[in-house]
Amino acid sequence: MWTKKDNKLTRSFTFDNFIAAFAFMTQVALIAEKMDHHPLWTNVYNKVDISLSTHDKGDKVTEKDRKLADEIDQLVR
Ligand code: H2B
Repeated sequence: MWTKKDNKLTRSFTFDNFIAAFAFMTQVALIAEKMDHHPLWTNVYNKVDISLSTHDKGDKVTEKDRKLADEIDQLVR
């Protein structure tokens, strides 16, 4: 689940391996580009940590972040 803390929405995702994690990131990248709203993230092997905030609104959580979080959730549903 997403956690809201320090003006960010964060969630960790764990996959079977690096390729599965990277495939997920590729899907997120396409959605993010379409929305013109992009994640801050790290990937280590099978783990992807995502942090969402809206830079244009002073790095706060906005509806855009919640929308992107919803779309990301649909990928792993
Ligand atoms: N992504 C995020 N997370 N926040 C933004 O404010 C933002 C973005 N702004 N992606 C977009 C790009 C903006 O810089 C461009 C110019 O539309």
